[in-house]
Amino acid sequence: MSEKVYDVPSEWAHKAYVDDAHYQSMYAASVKDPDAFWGEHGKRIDWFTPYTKVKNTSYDPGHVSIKWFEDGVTNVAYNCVDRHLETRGDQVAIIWEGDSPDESRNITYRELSSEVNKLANVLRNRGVEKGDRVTIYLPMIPEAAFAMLACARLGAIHSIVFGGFSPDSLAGRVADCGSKCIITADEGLRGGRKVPLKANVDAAIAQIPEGVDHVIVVRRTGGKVDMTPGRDVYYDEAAAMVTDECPAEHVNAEDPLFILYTSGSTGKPKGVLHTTGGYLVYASMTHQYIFDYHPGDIYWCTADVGWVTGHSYIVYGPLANGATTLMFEGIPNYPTVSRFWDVIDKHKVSIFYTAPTAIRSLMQAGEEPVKRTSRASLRLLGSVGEPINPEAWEWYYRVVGEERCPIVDTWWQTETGGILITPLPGATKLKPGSATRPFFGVMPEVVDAEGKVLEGACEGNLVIADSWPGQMRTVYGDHERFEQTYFSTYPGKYFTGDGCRRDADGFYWITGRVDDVINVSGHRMGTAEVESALVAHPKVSEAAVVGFPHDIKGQGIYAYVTLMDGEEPTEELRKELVAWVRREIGPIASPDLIQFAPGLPKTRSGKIMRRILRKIAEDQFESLGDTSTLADPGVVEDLIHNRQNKR
Ligand code: 6R9
Repeated sequence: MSEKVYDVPSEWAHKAYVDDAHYQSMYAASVKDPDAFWGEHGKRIDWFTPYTKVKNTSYDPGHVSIKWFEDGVTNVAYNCVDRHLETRGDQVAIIWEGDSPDESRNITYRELSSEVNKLANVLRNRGVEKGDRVTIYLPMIPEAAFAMLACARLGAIHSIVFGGFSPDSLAGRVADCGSKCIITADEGLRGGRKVPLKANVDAAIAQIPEGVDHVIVVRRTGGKVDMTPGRDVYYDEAAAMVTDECPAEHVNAEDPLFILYTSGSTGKPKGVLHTTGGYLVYASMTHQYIFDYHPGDIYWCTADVGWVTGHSYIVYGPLANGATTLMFEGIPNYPTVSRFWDVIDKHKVSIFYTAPTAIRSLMQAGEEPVKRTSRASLRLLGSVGEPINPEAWEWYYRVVGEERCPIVDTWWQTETGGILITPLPGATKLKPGSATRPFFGVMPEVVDAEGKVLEGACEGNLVIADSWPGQMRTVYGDHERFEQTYFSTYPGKYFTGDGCRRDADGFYWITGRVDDVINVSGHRMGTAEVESALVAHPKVSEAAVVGFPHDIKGQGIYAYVTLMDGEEPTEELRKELVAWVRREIGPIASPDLIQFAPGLPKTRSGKIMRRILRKIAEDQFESLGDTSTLADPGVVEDLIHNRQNKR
């Protein structure tokens, strides 16, 4: 593990919202008296009826119940749009950058208001009311944000399904929440390739016995699609029939805002339910403090709105704060591997938030494609989605940020609604690979397998001892599963499913999902640690490590390694890598098997699917489980074909 430390630059300590002393005192206050702390910060959004109660939460087994600001009345769209009109109606709310570098569009808050109101009226005319579920299956076009806010305006509950999901997955998600209305596009466009969204919707609906009542189709490519009369309508045609005034529904703080399906380690995807007041307070506050967002910043989060990061940190957090948020339709390597950096220069992006997988893949292309761009506008970088290996962190810091931009490594989950563990750029020294310290109001604990709370420097499982406003409230339609999944392993605590180490400074290092922790000769080891070591080798671009049954050690280490472009997968290199890891971590970490893999199986959000790698490493080719979320199924066949020491 790298223990390099970067101190907070003094200009950051002065200019950011909080310096270290301020963090310490605010944090102490937030955990000592959550009612007082959140009672104050809850005022950062506008309420039609102010709350008189703040926190009312219980993690008691069998009675888990989470309520924040429960008697307050507000509206998320009002907070993200209407309340900005007077002061910043002509400010750009959304910069849209298309798949092709020739296409972009600026949308002011006033224009956003008009678009959201129109779409809300289109929905309302189709009978959508408070509490109804609406499925959104759109590419990264501004209409995705309009649709989210239009639902919020009506008090309807949106469920976004990532545009890369298959008709099967879409059907399951539509049926589970009983959506009667789907908003989609004719086709999506990514990396120059078309995605048949409307055709997928048709195929999905064909699998749902009760069907759906309405499909609203945004024209993106103009490609020809089948339209079912009476059910399907083009958005532009429907919008031409309505006004751009639609009253914002009065919504209780605990009324649902959205459902977002997420895969667990078992069973079908869970509908994670988030509600209104606490979620928005938490998303907006974390966005402001963690990204040190100030008026005038151009903020870009590269996630897709189909994932929670897109919900909280492309749309709701930034817009609640009146920010300018960039929405990108494309991919990092189209038309060239300089695309991210070109977009940063084109729109003068000052805050940039992306995922380690993107960083590693761009790192593979070398420094030149970065260095040929300016990036002078950048002042802060962020990372999210998986542990960032120190090697990628250093590259991001040195090459992309030119050692001038702090990196906020933000740990959180779909379930948490917003970031829980992260540096604050004016307050927290940085250690590459560590998500550092808890945000205000967050009470992390490290527990051992029996649930004993560990003190000081330690390693174990990460739990959160008490609620924060952005926490999920339930699994849609299955509260028992909610309790079972998150509150039964360590009764009375929220179990994150992640393993974690806390160092002597009280900094947290997320080691990965605990089902990814392997036990080699009685030594527990984070697969992330071995991966990090492998990736630190100059010839290695990406690595994934899993356990496999080993006669003597219990579990052995199986490493899948993707090499840098142009490197040859030789026996010699295999030995070199084993020796390298032994040297980096110690003999117990030496990989038993290394398989060179041209690609790793990933979800469409870029997460490596270790479950599949584990099965391949265990020779269980027949029981790979659900592979429907794979971005590229071909990768798996190749891995099986080239499985090391195939029996
Ligand atoms: C926001 C998001 C959640 C899981 C989480 C953890 C991993 C996310 C991380 C991180 C280490 C970080 N994770 N951020 N691990 N450092 N900064 O990604 O939500 O898709 O639900 O995934 O991702 O394992 O438990 P989600």
